[in-house]
Amino acid sequence: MIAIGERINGQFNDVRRAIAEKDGGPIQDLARRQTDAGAAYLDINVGTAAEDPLDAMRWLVETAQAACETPLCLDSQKPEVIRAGLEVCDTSRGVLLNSSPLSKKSDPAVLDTYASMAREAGGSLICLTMDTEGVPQTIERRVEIAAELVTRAMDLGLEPDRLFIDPIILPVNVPGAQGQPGLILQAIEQIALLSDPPPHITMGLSNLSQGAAERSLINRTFLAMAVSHGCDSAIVDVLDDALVDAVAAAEMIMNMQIYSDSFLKAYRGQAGRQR
Ligand code: THG
Repeated sequence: MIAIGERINGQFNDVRRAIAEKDGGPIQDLARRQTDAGAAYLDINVGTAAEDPLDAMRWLVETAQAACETPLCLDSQKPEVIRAGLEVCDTSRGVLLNSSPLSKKSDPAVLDTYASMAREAGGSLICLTMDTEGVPQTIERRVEIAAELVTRAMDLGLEPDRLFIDPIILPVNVPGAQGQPGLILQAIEQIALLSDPPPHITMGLSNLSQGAAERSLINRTFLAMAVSHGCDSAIVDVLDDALVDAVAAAEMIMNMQIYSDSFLKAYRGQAGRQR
């Protein structure tokens, strides 16, 4: 599992406060703890409250990368915020850009912009199964968009091993949406067949349980199911030990990791090196 640590995100109060006060301590603590917990990348998202999002992105990147060797995942829907992060990012350790839709009404060439930034940085790119119509209602359309993403990314110089497709998981507690996670599992299975080698498949897992009870249980249960359908990455709370243990067990059960009585320890020992 290519685990992307979700915690350095301005959505969280401690991070929002650290950004506003330019207090590096909490950010560097999160960078180190997520690294120790096995994050392959650290997601860096300024959130919506930052006064100057470009400046906040530059500061977060410099602060986080000074605390550890872990590559960063620059997370913004605004290409100019990503570009600001790249100005100061040590891309020699690898970098992941997060995320581009296939197309957008306000910016039809958005994918080209993200793909060329990823290519120039020698990094990888997360793409969302979204187009000018937003998030599609049907699984068929999501898989169609994923197919277009794989083709377009290859045209733009990003091979499938540098492409992460995100089928977009939404909160399970929204009335009428409870059928979605099961359909996402079907989409994952189909997306994994789109190319050989397949693109990576990732998700913002915590979206699933937003506003719900038993968040950790819901997240780890779905992640184990997603692994069994071909999901090989996720933006997750790597500080949730039960979640990391569930991934280790799921990968072992699926014969992706060898069984030994110390399989949990073995998984943690190699975590973070799976980029
Ligand atoms: N796909 C991709 N990138 C993403 C997402 C995605 N990046 C952002 C997000 N979604 C993934 N990261 C998070 C981080 C936090 C939460 C959910 C997803 C979260 N936050 C608490 C909440 O809303 O309840 C915040 C409050 C708190 O605990 O302080 O759940 O889907 N490619």
